[in-house]
Amino acid sequence: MKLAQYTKYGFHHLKNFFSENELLSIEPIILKFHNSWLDKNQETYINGAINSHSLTASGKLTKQEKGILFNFICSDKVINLIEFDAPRFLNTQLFFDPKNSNQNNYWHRDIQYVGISEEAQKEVIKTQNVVHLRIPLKKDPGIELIPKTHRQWDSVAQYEVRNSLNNKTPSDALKEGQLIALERSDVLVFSANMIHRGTYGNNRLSLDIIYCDNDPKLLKFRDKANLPSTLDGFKNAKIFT
Ligand SMILES: O=C(O)CCC(=O)C(=O)O
Repeated sequence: MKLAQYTKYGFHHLKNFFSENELLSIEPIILKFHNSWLDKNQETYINGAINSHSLTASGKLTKQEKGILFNFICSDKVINLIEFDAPRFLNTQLFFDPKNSNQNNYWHRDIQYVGISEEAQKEVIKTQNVVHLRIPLKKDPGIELIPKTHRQWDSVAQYEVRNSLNNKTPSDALKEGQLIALERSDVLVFSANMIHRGTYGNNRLSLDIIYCDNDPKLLKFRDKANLPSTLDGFKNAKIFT
């Protein structure tokens, strides 16, 4: 299935995509992970964290629970959402509200944090694919994103806001921003490379599954602990190779 929305705009929002049964199959596992993460990471949480990661590497989840997550991650239904060829599974993240309800969100591109020069970032975004599949377990105020910036570099205003220049801050409004509010059962596919920010509220809890091109420059960021110990029995098992 080639959907073409991500390819053109950098994101694709599908309403009523997951059935309640599909969500109920993963939700208890995610809640178990989240509660144990909160127990162990109070200081990080108090200091402003808005997400955890690496659910499939967690020592708190059983092999069977991880198997359920892996089956979800490599299912035809989920993989068919990805518009580029030969996707690989990179990681999972779980997004929640900051403890301090006055904490500001921030426009960014994930690629700004990977340690390559801005000149290289400008080139890389023209072709590279790293996508989040956001799966809200409850109403999520949404991701605000700037369409087409998965392939286009910033305007002057966008650049100044994202980089806190000329008295701008990364939480300032950007007029091109499009807020995609999400309901439980929705899915949002969006490029990690595009300019985006989360919005906080409603005690959100959203699972992001991240997939990328089959490219060693990206896969070097993959922690093998997040992969299944055997590929036997998984559909689309290539995504784990
Ligand atoms: O939901 C959020 O708070 C931020 C999401 C985000 O920036 C991301 O998934 O890369």
